[in-house]
Amino acid sequence: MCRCQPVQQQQSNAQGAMADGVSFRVPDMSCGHCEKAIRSSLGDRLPGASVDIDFVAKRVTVAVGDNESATAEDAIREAGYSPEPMAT
Ligand SMILES: [Cu+2]
Repeated sequence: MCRCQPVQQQQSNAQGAMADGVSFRVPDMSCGHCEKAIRSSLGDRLPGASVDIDFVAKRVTVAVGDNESATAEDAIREAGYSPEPMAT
């Protein structure tokens, strides 16, 4: 897990526009570096799946079906973070 401070605050622009897929709340994700680590891990496990991350909102959405939810969760955990599945 990464202890760096958020370098740039960005407003969440995902209101009402959440992609289809599985979503996780990742409370220990705090900046762009965390986002990159999670993206990379998801890319290894689920190549080609589109990933939407909002580290300000602590939310990760992966455009896969429910059957791959556990794979996505494992990938985030492997990157060193603590995903909590969110109801969609
Ligand atoms: Cu970080």
